[in-house]
Amino acid sequence: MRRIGLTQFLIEQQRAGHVSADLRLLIEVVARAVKAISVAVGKGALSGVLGESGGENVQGEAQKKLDVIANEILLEANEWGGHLAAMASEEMDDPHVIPTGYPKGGYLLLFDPLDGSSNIDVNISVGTIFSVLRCPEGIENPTAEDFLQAGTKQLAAGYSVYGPSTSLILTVGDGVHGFTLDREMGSFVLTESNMRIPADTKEYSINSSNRRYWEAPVKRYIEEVEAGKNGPLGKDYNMRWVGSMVADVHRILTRGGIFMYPKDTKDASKPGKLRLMYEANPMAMIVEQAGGAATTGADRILDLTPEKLHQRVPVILGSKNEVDRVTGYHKA
Ligand code: P6P
Repeated sequence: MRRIGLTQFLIEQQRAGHVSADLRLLIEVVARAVKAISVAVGKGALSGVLGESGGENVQGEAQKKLDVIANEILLEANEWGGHLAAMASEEMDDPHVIPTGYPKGGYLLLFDPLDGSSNIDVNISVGTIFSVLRCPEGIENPTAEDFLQAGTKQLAAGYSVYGPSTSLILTVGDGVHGFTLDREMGSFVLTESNMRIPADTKEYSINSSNRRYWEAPVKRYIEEVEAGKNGPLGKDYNMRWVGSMVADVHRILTRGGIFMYPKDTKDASKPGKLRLMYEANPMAMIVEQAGGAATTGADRILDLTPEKLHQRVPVILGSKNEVDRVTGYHKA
């Protein structure tokens, strides 16, 4: 059967009324930027861009050279097209407003340009995560406050994985669809339609070195999981932790699982590690569109009212029955 490309997929989504012409252009432009980032990441040590840039991001984390390069690629690819009013990134303190001289559009684009970049220097998969919101009516020069919209307001969300192959996973609110980069053609090909997360799983994903900092419901769940078939859950589990959210989420989207970066007491100023606006919200939209669930332990992630552009939240997402169990323990 002939596979279709991203362009044909998006035109069909536009015909079905799921995307506007400008949103279609936005996604095509992001996909082109993802291809350029894939090339940069793929060069590895040959390109002299491994290692740290010497700078720090707004989170106070050391920036990798490729963090900065990926961010620049996304900014340059998107600022001239006339589809965006502004962009926000994990790597920038403040939003990037579209420069004068370029037309502005009705969308806001948020991204983590290179998620998992601590894995770059050891050749482990990393990726880009993005989220699309509508710019509030009548706002010419959006500020950070204009980005502070609940995850349910997202019009599209996606991520890429720069792994053995380059995957692009996308939802525009009509299911989750996976594309694979055909490097010879230089284009994304639809390889998984309507991806669904199995409701049950035997695979969990958490950084267990934080065990002493977890709250009781998480400690209870992990102890039960580790007890295996002789414990209350009556089955043995397997554990995976890549250290790149995109890689762990992609595995879960493909074969089920539960991913947890829960609230911990390690740093009182950080209720969780992952960022709401450009990590948790896009991933939560994708997971829910694929039949999974995504909560903080207490609340549905997509319902949260953002307070700060770079705020962090606890994240528990994946196979619905497993996430419901953990959320239930938080309410017990
Ligand atoms: P830890 C990468 O830095 C990241 O933001 C996610 O991609 C990943 O899941 C998590 O942090 C890994 O955190 O504490 O295990 O290094």
